[in-house]
Amino acid sequence: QFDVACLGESMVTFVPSQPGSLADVPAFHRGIGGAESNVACALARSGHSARWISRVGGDGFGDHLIRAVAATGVDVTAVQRDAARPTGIYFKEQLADRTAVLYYRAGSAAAAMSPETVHRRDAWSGRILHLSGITAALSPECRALMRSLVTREPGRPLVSYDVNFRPALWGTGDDPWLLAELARGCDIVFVGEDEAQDAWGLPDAAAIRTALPEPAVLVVKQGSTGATAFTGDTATFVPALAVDVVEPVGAGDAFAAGFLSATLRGLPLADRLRHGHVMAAAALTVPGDLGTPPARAHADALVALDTDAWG
Ligand code: KDG
Repeated sequence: QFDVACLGESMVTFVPSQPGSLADVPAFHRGIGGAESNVACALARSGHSARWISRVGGDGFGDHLIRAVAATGVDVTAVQRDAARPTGIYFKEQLADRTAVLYYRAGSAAAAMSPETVHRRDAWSGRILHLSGITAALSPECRALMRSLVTREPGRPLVSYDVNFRPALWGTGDDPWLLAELARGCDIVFVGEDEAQDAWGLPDAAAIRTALPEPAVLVVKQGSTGATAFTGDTATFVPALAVDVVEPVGAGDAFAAGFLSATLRGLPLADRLRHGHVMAAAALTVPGDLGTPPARAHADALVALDTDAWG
């Protein structure tokens, strides 16, 4: 049994060689991205057994993704190939005030994941199954898959779910409350205060908990301020570490990985949040999606520091 099985689409990522409009960027650095494989890679690099479940094209990008994820120590034996569809790709664009993301993933191999193509034994092969709301936005088949995975059936592992509202993937007829509906069937839920505002019009952490009382653990990420974990009626807040942000994409995934790692180790809630912040800091300070997480002993030492940084 794996510690964590992470299911979702990954893409080859193109990081621009210079800031500014894509119209002027002469070259790109190839990387890999994908919220769920980012979580798997961060977990594997911090000493956990992690599996990535997905579907990629028969193309060279699919080869590259599988190799690059496997190189971090993640099990890729449950990744399927689809010769009839391409592997998704995406470009980052470093604008003056934010990083924009442009997807080329419609009709990708991963969009063909469904309750029929993804084997239940693979999805349930970890102590934790980690999912994200991105999958629900990829295709009707993927949406059906998400619904089939969050039902409460006996033998199901703990289900972790990052809401990951990506407005670019939601059509005008789609209702983002589906993301909340899915969250209600999960055990550990991560959501950003900003995305809860964008997707559901909920103003703050307390309102999010009121709307989502079901998950045993609900973690509301509050950007550079910190994060609040709700268990029952108890709220635990831990401030974020102050770092010089290079590029934020992937930081939420790193946070989830740190939190899940500490959960697997049975650490107290405040320490789970601190491990989330430590891992997020590693991702925030590099231009790609994946930072290099500190070694476990080092992360433990940072978490144990008696410092004002931890509030
Ligand atoms: O969380 C980071 C992800 O957003 C990025 O890796 C790309 O998976 C991705 C997506 O769908 O946005």
